[in-house]
Parts: sequence; structure tokens; C-alpha cells
Amino acid sequence: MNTYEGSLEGGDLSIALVASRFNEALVERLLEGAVQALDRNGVGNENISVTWVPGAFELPIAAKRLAASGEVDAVICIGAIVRGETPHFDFVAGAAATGITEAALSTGVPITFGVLTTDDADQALDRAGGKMGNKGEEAALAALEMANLFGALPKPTGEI
Ligand code: INI
Repeated sequence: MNTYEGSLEGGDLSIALVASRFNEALVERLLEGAVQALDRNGVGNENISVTWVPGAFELPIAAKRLAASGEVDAVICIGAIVRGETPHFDFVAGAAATGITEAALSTGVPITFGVLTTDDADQALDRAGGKMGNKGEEAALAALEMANLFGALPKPTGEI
């Protein structure tokens, strides 16, 4: 029996982050959590890039472009969508989640979801390095695990 699992070892990996400027103070905390997690697990500073986009709606297309470059092992999307301040919360959150999924599936490159979708700013702060952890860190660890898993899995025979 074969069991496939990805480690968190980052020494051989190249990772791209895409961060959205909307709610930038929150996003900065998420980004810091993500970069610290990459650093802690051995990803070299020269193998980390950060790409900024205006809002969470723009995350998928930038993530897809980076994933399709062939130069990165995984992409981490970082953003913050807060319902209390967002009349079109459902559209932005839905488009971000669906678009990021599509980008990952169509490129075959792991793309993780470090995007907060909360009812209010307090809930967001709790999840951006507060009492509920840091969603950016979580997404970074998921990216490392998936990148290493994909390095270990049998190679696909055709287009993904
Ligand atoms: N973008 C976010 O990342 N978070 C939000 O909470 C948000 N709100 O509140 O609307 C938001 N909107 C901007 C959106 O992502 C696009 O940048 C914009 O619609 C231009 O396409």
C-alpha cells in the first residue's frame, strides 16, 4: 500500500503569495503570519514573492497567472472580506472562493485560501493573529504540505 503525504519542509520550494490591499491592516497581519510560517519551515527569502492586487475579487486572476508561470510550487492567496462593511460581501467572497478553486484546478498547481470572510472586524482580527490564530499562517502551511505532496505523487500523464 502506498500512502502519500506532504511534509512542511520548505527548503526546495518556491512560493508565491498574492495579497489584496482592501482592508490592508488586516491583510498585513495575515501576510506576516504566512511569511513567518514559510521562513520557519526553511523557504528561502529569495524563493518567496509577494504580488499585490486591489481587492479579493482580483486574487484569482493573479494567482492563476503566477501558477501558470511554471516557476512556483504553490500560490497562497491572502485577503480580508468583512460582511459588516461590504454590501456585496457575498459576491466578492463567492467570486474569490470560486475563482481560486478554478485557478488551482485548471493549472494543477496548489493554491491555498488565506482569505478571511467574517461578519465583522472583531472576528477578522481574532483570525489575523488574535485568539483564533492566523489564517495566513494556516494557508502557508497548507501550501507547503500540498506542494510537497504534489512532489511525491505520481506525475500526471497529460494536461491537468
Ligand atoms: N475587497 C476585499 O478584498 N474585501 C472587501 O471587504 C471588499 N469590499 O468590502 O467590498 C472588497 N471589495 C473590492 C473588490 O475586491 C474589488 O477589488 C473591486 O470590486 C474592484 O474589482
